[in-house]
Amino acid sequence: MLTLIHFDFCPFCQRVRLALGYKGIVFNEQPARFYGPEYFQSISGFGRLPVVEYPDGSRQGESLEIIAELDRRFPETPPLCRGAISDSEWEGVQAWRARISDMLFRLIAPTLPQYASLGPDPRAMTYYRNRMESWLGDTLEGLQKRRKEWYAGMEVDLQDVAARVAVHGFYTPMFSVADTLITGDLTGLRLLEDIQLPPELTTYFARVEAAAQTTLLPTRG
Ligand SMILES: N[C@@H](CCC(=O)N[C@@H](CS)C(=O)NCC(=O)O)C(=O)O
Repeated sequence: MLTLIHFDFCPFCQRVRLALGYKGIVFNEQPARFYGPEYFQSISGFGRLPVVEYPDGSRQGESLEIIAELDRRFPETPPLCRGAISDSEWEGVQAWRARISDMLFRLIAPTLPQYASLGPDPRAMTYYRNRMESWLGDTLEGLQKRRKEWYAGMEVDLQDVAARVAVHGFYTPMFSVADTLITGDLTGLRLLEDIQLPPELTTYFARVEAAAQTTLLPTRG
């Protein structure tokens, strides 16, 4: 059986969880902790997650490459790349994602400790804080305080996607790799305090999760 080595809070890992769920591929989960590069190497052979181990024992990293490979290895399952989205639509999604990238990570970094593998684990939080604060140039608390500013910087792009999924149901009329990327990457925004996402997006996230038979939000105790 295929094994997914992943973090519960990680947008890139969530993309792959959605892809596997939508394709109906049964898989083992190997949840990981955010303990740093040596630990990541020791559990997966890679410096970043997600990593998938295929039934033949080979391993692969990089979420979007994994999703393309799932199409190749499981041709009997519904496609996520070729056949589900055109090249120009996919380029459009990637350009959209590149536009929002800076604001997106500033917004979601303070929310991800709401996941069970991160916030309650002091060792994971120490690595996470250092990693995020050196990358994003502010403390998690500072980022959290300025969330309305970051959100304003990406609101138009969010509204564009909200309008599009309201028309098509998914990013295109059928579920595709675009929906795994958009939903995985934006899920942290669903955890923001005092920020109301466009209602079409909230409905869309529920539609994507239902199609993939999974939920991405943290489980609350
Ligand atoms: N481009 C990679 C990015 C994966 C990635 O950055 N994963 C993060 C977790 S969200 C990670 O493993 N980070 C390790 C680190 O920052 O040390 C993909 O799409 O899979």
